[in-house]
Amino acid sequence: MQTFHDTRSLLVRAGTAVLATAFLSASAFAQVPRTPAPENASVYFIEPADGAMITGPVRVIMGLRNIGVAPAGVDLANTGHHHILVNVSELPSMDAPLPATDHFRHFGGGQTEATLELPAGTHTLQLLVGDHNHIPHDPPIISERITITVSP
Ligand SMILES: [Cu+2]
Repeated sequence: MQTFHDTRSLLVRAGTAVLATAFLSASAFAQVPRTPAPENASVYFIEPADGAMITGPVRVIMGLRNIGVAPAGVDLANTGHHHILVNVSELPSMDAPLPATDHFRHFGGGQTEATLELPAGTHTLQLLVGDHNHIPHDPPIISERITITVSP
């Protein structure tokens, strides 16, 4: 009986901790000011080219001007990390952390190259830089949206 009781109270405590963390991070994000974009900062595709026809995995090389790369979680002035928006036609809120889904690929390790496995067909790609909290800068540093076609 003692063991059962201990387990249960541990579970309850664990649940409370998870809830507290969720509330803390929600309110933390709400109060986090957006990081100002460095002057003339921009992001662009080195590869692929707009309109490219690609066979196999899609190699993406991401370029930055007037801003550096830092891993997510590292709050360093004039830096950010890359996100590739895959088939996103409507941009999300720019004052909240970007979602992490198949449509929003994060490169929080500071990567500047990536390989995407995409099904055959036409896809759009767009680059968006996020700050250490995955929130776009103010104003957002975003590339043009390119369209590529993956051959079967
Ligand atoms: Cu991110």
